[in-house]
Amino acid sequence: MSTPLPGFESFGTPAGGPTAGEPTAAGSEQASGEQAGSRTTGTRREIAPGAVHVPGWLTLAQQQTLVVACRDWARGPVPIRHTKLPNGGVMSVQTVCLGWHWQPYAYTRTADDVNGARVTELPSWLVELGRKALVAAYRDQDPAAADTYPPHTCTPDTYTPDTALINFYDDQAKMGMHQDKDERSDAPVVSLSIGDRCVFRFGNTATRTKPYTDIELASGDLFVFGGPSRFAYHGVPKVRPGTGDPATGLAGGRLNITLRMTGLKG
Ligand SMILES: O=C(O)CCC(=O)C(=O)O
Repeated sequence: MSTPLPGFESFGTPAGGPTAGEPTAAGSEQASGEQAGSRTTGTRREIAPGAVHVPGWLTLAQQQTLVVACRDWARGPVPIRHTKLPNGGVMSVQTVCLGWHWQPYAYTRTADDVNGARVTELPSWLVELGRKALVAAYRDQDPAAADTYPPHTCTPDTYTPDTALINFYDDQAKMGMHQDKDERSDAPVVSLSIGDRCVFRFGNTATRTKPYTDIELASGDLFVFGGPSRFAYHGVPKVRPGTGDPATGLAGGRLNITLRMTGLKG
């Protein structure tokens, strides 16, 4: 058996096994940076036009299911890995993909930078979860605007993500400011967080610097960015070690799952 990747140990080992339960209690948000705000489970907050944070959206049982599934996907056929960058660096997060394999800066069906294997299919239940996420972020807030906001591409009913990027953050991992722009679609990105809290920096579409808003993403949180915010720069400057609930099945670290429509065929 190969040596586990650094930081993978806590992701690869169940923390006592799943137990059914209620959504995790949400603590107070400790936003740093441009904007601080209160944190109430299930209460939607628009960070920028089309960018919506819904704290505590996933139930504990849903988080447990996702942790078990992610652990399985991380084993292969394409194992989770630190993505190599064209400049010779490696990303500090570890990533495994479903549907389409992402490497800088393209999507392919096979993981040619890892082992050449075809990636696992995106299960239909994750597509369904993505649709429910858009309903929570957009339709629940303004039913009248449901099918016009975000103003283009798709409604919650027609949202059909065909890839998921699953990132695992150990205590030191971070992600620099970047745009998700390798997709040929401007459909919203749905982001789900499990495990340790992190500082999530959400910026603007013009520059990777200020103005940006720092929010704290906790286990179970949903963040959706679409419409005018779809191509905003964003990143994760800091994970807060030891802040997750082991009842999710994750003993340490942070999982983030983003659902996207690539707009690709084949
Ligand atoms: O971990 C996160 O919350 C953000 C992940 C992200 O920006 C990405 O996968 O492109």
